[in-house]
Formats: sequence, C-alpha cells, structure tokens
Amino acid sequence: AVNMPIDSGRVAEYNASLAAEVQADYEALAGMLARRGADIERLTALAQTFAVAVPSWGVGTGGTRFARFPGRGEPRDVFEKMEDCAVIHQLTRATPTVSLHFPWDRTDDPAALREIARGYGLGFDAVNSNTFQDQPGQEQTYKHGSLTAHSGAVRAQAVAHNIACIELGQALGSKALTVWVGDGANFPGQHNLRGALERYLDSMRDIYGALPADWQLFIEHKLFEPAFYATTIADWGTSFACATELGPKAKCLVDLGHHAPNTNIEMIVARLAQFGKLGGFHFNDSKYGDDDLDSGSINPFQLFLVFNELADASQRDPAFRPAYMLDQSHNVTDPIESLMSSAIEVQRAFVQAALVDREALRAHQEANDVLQAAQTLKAAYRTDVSPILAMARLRAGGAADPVGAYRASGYRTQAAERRPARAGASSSGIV
Ligand code: PSV
Ligand code: MN
Ligand code: MN
Repeated sequence: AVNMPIDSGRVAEYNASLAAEVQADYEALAGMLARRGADIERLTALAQTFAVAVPSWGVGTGGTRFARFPGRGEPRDVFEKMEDCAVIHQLTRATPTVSLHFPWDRTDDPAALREIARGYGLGFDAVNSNTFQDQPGQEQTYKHGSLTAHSGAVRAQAVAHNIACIELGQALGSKALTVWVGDGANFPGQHNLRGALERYLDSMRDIYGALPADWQLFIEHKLFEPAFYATTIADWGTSFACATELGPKAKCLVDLGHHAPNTNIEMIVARLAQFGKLGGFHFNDSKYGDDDLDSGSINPFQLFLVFNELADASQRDPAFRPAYMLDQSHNVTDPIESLMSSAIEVQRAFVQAALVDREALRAHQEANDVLQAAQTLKAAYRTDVSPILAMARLRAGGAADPVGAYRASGYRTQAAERRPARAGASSSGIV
C-alpha cells in the first residue's frame, strides 16, 4: 500500500462535501462539449494521463538576491522534501515524479531514498547538477566559470560532479541529467565568446560519454543571470547546436522563464520538436525575467499556446514524449499550495490544447481565414475545463479541491511541529 502523508479519510470527507457540486459542473460541461462534438469522457481519461515532475527545491522557500523569509515547517533534508512532494501528488494525482538537484539533495544512501520515494508512490525524473555555486570543502572555485572555465582543474571538477550526478541518478532510477550552467561574462572582452563555447563542448563531451545507454542529457539555456553580458548557453539556437554536436542522447530543455520578454516561446517549441531535439520543460511563469512564478499565473495563454504546439507534435508522432517538470521559487506562498496550483495549470493547458478542433484549424489556415483560425484556438482556450480536472483527480483518488483539502488537513501546522526551524535550513542552499 502507498504511504499517504495526509489521512485519506479526511480527503474523502472533504471530497464528499463537494461531490454534488463537482457532478453538476461536470454534467453541465459535458453537455456543452457534446454540442461542440467533443466527448468529455475522452478528455477526462486524457487528463488522467498527464504528469509533471515536482522540483525538490520547490518545496522549500526560495528567496531573492535580497532576502529570504523562511516558511513554517520547511523540509530540512531530502527525505522531508519527499514527504511534501508526496502531499502534492496525493492531492493532485498529477505529479508522480520528483526532479532532484545535487548537491542540495545529497544523500549517502540513495537506496533508502529510492525506497522512501517508492513508499509514497513516487519516482524520479531528471536529476540536476549544480556548478553555479561553490560547496563547502570544494577544491576549485566556480567564480570564473565551471564547464567553460579556463582552468583545466576547474573543468575537471565540474565534469566529475556531473558524472557523480549521473551515478546517483542511476541508483535512484532517473533517466536524464539536466545541465544548466550559469557560466558567462559580465563584461565585453571578459571571454572569447567562441573559446568559451568550445570549452563547454569539450566538457559536455566527457559528460555525454558517461551517460548510460537509456539516458538523455538535457541542455537548459538561459538568457542572462548570473552573467549579465554574455551567457555561454543563452538561447535555444546555441542549445540546439550543442545538442546536435553532442549526439542523439542530447536534447534541449526549455525553461519558460529563460527568454527575453515577448519571445515567441511556442515557436521555439515547434522548432525543437520539428528537429527532434525537444527534451523537456521547466514550467513556470514570469513578467520580467527568470521570475519563477507559479505556472499560468501571469500568461496562461502562452502556456496554452505551448501545449497547442505539443498537441500538434504528438499528433504527428504519437511516440513524442518530452519531460515535463516545474521549476519555481516561492517567497510569499506556501510552496505546496503553489506547486499544486502550477501542476493543475499545466494540466489545464494540456486539456485545453486537446480541445482545439485541429481539422477546422487546418481548413481555416488553408483557406486563409485568419479570423476563424485565431477564433478556433480561442474557443478551446476560453473553455473552463476545471470540472474535467476535478473529475480526473477524483477518479484517480485525489482531491476535488487540492488547496482546500490541504488547508483542511492541517498538514503545514503539523509539519511545523515536527520540523522545528533550525539555522541554515534552506531548500536550495541559497541562504
Ligand atoms: C536556473 O535559473 C534554473 O532555472 C535551473 O533550472 C536551475 O537548476 C534552477 O534554476 C535552480 O534553481
Ligand atoms: Mn530551470
Ligand atoms: Mn531559472
């Protein structure tokens, strides 16, 4: 039996109090969709197939460059993080895997961690390496870069860390390594732009060479920060070129927050999918930069348009399966509530995209009926699919209203008692 951190009797009770409402909304939506020729049961079954990984670092309070205000009952180690991740999956039924970050989630006993996760019904998605911070006791500093550093000793240390991440990931049952490097220059002239990328590729070739046969390597690009003039892997073009250079196991990872404002991210998604290099996502939302806000909180239409491209790609190739992960940071909300909301928003975009009448869309495009083509997308986007999402959760044993059920459970208060604050406790090591 799966170990549920929140008493399932209480969740069932809360669900029962909402049952009549959920059923009525579901039937109303079923009727509306039937008139449009869509079968709600097909959509609910599809919603139940949706899964997105939770970032282990998301269950703690992040912070900004200016301050960090710790939350109550924050997990103090990776085992407590797993418990919070289990709550998110218990209530949403949409987050069966966790994406770990090393060395933040370091453990000497991966077998025990794997067992704990299994007990909660959780598995592991891509593991993430970290060469953007120095760790206590580390021999070489990353102050002047890691995989791109001039110093061979620094590069060797960064490569060895990535290989250690692969080994840990293997012990945990992961199948991918995500590499994000903050390496770059703050000033013109600081780097030979081409030389830095050559060193990056040399380092990545060594990491690629250590991948098990059934693993993938995800390259995560980011426009700027911490480097403010020239980030080595700043854009999808560089990421695509490097993934191509490295080989078939290397693919690109799109973090929605890692682009210039107004970038057409859905088009990047379409391009990467077309050329077989779309490895996965870090979903989040932003207004200005890498804001790491909850998915769908600022620009839900963009999220829908991304999923519209993903729906098109999977119609062309049913085997197409990029990795879905969240990547967000919380300063003013309860991380469990924010992560549940994000998982639901991403799932919402997934279901809305499945509502797009693709045949009609194609016909409007071919007839150059611009207005109707745009309206076809809008008709899907405007549909409130919340009753489908609630029903999908209920049928999978989750909560009709995850945030409501979570608050009613008192989980956070109990966690605060079990996990007294201690100096230095932090989700990410960014204190
Ligand atoms: C970098 O901004 C990033 O998006 C990468 O995914 C890192 O691994 C993560 O944030 C760390 O917080
Ligand atoms: Mn990211
Ligand atoms: Mn980021």
